[in-house]
Amino acid sequence: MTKPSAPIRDELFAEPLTQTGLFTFNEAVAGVFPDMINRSVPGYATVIAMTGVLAAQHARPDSAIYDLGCSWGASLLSVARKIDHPSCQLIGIDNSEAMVKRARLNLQEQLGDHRVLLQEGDIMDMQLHNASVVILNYTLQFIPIKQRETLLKRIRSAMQPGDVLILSEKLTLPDPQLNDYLIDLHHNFKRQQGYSDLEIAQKRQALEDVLIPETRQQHVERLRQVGFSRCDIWFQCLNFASLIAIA
Ligand code: GEK
Repeated sequence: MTKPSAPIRDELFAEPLTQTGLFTFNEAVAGVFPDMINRSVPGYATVIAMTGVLAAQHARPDSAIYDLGCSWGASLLSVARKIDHPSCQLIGIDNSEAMVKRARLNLQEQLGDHRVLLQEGDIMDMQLHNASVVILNYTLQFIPIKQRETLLKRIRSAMQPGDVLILSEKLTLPDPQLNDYLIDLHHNFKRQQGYSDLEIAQKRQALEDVLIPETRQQHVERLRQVGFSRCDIWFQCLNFASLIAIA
């Protein structure tokens, strides 16, 4: 049997598709996901590694650490390896059955019996309690813009002052020319990672109405509005950034 973490190359958009269709996190995407995200998101490995470091600094004993839209559980793995409070509960939530299945196999293989709770469900519906750390790595961008404030309010109200949200997102820039320039640089990055022009174009079309990026300013203003006292970007590579927000 193929190991869950064996790197399977993403070739989902390599052949001309008659109908691109909307991008969904189905079985095919889940199967190639680690390769896809590593070759598509500049800075991904750094953000995941630092997620563990930041989480370990802010984790409170007896609290919960949530990874919302956990996919294969890469952030949870990073946290589990850095954290030294055995009383913290690590919880991963994803609404893709295929992803939760992969996360379960991946975490079992990498962590053995370490207790991580995985839940299949929509992060808009799940209850959050006593969260010292909430991780939203590249997930908020898939939530309809109108629902983002509600979700962030719920996250904030599950936290105490000093707790932390790590929010990683693709950004858009207010200056249209600079925005186009960074999009070109991102496409160059993908070419360097071995994606063809056809793959880049077809993936872009499939994500068009599914992944909706916002500006740094929009994120910062909304995070302040929902009650985070301080927030800003701690890492950025091209048009992909990670923000830290302190409750
Ligand atoms: C990583 N954080 O490896 N409820 C629950 N899950 C959702 C929802 C929702 N409403 N919408 C999307 N997802 C991961 C990568 S991928 C980012 C996150 C990407 C899930 C979806 O099923 C997928 O697994 C994840 O959010 C987004 O750091 O593919 O660019």
